[in-house]
Amino acid sequence: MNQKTALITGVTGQDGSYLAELLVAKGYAVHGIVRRSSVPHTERIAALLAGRDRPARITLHHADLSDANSLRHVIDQVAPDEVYNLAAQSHVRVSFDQPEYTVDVTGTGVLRLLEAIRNYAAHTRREVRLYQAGSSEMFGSAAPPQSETTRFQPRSPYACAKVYAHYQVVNYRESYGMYACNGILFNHESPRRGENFVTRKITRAAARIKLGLQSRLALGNLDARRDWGYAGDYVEAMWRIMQHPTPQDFVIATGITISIRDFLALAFEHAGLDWRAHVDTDARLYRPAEVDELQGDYRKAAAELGWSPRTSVAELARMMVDSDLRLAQHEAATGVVSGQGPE
Ligand code: NAP
Ligand code: G4F
Repeated sequence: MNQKTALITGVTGQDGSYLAELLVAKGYAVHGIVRRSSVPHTERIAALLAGRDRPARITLHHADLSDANSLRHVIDQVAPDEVYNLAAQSHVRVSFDQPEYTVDVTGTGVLRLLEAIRNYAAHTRREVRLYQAGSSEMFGSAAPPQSETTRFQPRSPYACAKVYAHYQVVNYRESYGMYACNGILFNHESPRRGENFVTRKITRAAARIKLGLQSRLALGNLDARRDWGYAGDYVEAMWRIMQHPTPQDFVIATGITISIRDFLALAFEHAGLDWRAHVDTDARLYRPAEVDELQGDYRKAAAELGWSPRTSVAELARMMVDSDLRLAQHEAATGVVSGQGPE
């Protein structure tokens, strides 16, 4: 049987790490793009890299979405059957502080990748499939529930960049017949979620407060509502989208929406705490414009891909708190605190 080759941009991120594990388990040759940094960001994929007694199960390449030459070079070298573009400046609040950078990486970066794939496919006469990591943030102020036919009303530089990328993917599909598709994913979390996203900030704090390592948690808007799923379930949907006979766009969600306040209650209760005794609201953590309510209608994915979410938000909160309790125990024992940075 012919082994398929996949290239993942953003392989060091939350989704990239779960997707790499999934594709390795499915027998793919998996390659990932990493950008240069002063220390490697490979903690999430450490189990897939070479260890004392085992060879690496994925291959890493230096490239950057802001550098078209590096993308062309990696695609020529890897000769992928499937490219999963998960790389992005993915933090909405940060996109207000760094709008130009965010648009360059999260928006124009997708155009660079599309061009690199188009050129490669033209001179090799091979089909290369592209998955683009679209976002429910693109719906912005559109009333819930949101589906593939809901009009985008973006509310941040990040969301505007994702809308641009979405339409370039549609444009390349229609103009050049490329197999290119958008997954419009609603928020998805896990123990590997970055520590400055709200769910992880909450579960980290609940665990650290429980162990006496911190006493207060500062948050912004507690009224926003999100449709939270588990990243492990969502990478399965990405793969299914790419196996569909025709390239299409799909909403991936749970259909259940709860507020930040509700998530706080789930997480703190699981840690045996009352969140009201520990949380402060801080005006600096509010955004210039907020997305009030996201709730996805994933019926198309259920019908066409046979996909549905397997993990409830309550299970997700428990999984994250349990993992963060183990991390906090390690911190208590060693005195080393991980993941500190601006909010
Ligand atoms: P994440 O944890 O923030 O990971 C982002 C990845 O992109 C990291 O590997 C990061 O590398 C890489 N990256 C950033 N800038 C880059 C650049 N200039 N060139 C190459 N790589 C770069 O994000 P995630 O939660 O896994 O999300 C994956 C994708 O799905 C993103 O595109 C995000 O916008 C989108 N999305 C996420 C969600 C969600 O709820 N998680 C929902 C909808 C859409 P470093 O490790 O070096 O920082
Ligand atoms: O966890 P968040 O930062 O995620 P947000 O903005 O929904 O974006 C995430 O999901 C998108 C999909 O819809 C992805 F495309 C994107 O890449 C990212 O993964 O914030 C969630 C909500 C917001 O309403 C925010 O205002 O939580 C509110 N919030 C309240 N206090 C906070 C905080 N968010 C953060 N990050 N930090 C706070 O202290």
